[in-house]
Amino acid sequence: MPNNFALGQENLWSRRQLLKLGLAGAGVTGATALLHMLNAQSKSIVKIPPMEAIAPTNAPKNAANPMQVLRNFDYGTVKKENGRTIREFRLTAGTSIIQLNSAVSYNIWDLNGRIPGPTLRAKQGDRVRVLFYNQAGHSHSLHFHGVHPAEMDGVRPVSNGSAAIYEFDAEPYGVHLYHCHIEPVTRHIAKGLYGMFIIDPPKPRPPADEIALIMAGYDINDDNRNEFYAFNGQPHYYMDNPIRIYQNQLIRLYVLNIIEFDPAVTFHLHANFFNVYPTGMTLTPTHKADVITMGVAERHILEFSFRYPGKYMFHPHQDAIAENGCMGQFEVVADSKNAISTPKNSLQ
Ligand SMILES: [Cu+2]
Repeated sequence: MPNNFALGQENLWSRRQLLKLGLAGAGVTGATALLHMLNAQSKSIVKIPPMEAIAPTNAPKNAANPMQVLRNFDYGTVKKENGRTIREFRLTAGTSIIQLNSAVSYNIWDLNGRIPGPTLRAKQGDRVRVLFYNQAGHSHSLHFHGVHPAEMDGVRPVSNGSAAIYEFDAEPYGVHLYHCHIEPVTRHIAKGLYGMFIIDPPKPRPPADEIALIMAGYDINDDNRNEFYAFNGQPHYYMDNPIRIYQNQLIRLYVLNIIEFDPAVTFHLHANFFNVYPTGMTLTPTHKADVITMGVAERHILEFSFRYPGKYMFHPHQDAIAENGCMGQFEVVADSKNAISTPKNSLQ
């Protein structure tokens, strides 16, 4: 289609069409839920422990809700056009206030009412169509990492109240990202306009408990330094609400570092080593590690399983960053079928 660029509200994208798009949103949600269900069925071998979600704040609706980021993948609305699979995603930029701790609230820009934005997921070779509607008060854009024509690069401003369509082929497979590319980009990213973009390989990876972790920072006083850090939007959330996983089950972490102002951070997992798939662009791991260094926008797939039940922290090994919010823990739940003796038991 020829009009794959920023569209003025006045000309190609009428208010009626936008209203229609908004109304169609309910259908999209239903289709997405169905796809989640189908996906869950195809991976029924994977077991997910029940988790109790504690709301990050008392607010009735909070844009930062790490529970909804953790295992939630947006597969879009699937269509067939001229024999090709089209995955259509709808992203609306808005504004929210999040509570960083009991005393500090902060204005952010959200995508579909959340920070980070939805984790979009396609298969290599799909045609991806992203309908972007900007209601966030300033000009924004969506720039996708991956391979696409220049006019799809998402660096042109989409003014408030306007919409844009980005369309390109999903390639190459890997774990990627998208973010706003309006200057100052540091600020537009740090205030929330980013998300993960996963492209699955033609032959799916083996079943695993798949988890998205996005490391981000908050510069609340505009001094180009971060005062708070978080996994999936909310400082310290996974320390207070450990991510429950099953013992001996393969865990596949999709990890993205989108912390602005700090040149690089590490990701460290306690009491274990993980297989590293750099940028998710290999099907076999390149090496094992328990600490990996990640520059800004760098991302990887990390795979592991835990041998012993218990709680294990994960965090950047820059401990000041961890102590200011970028810290969490896994709670490994014993799988009775595969239960093994712990070291404590073996000493008895
Ligand atoms: Cu922006």
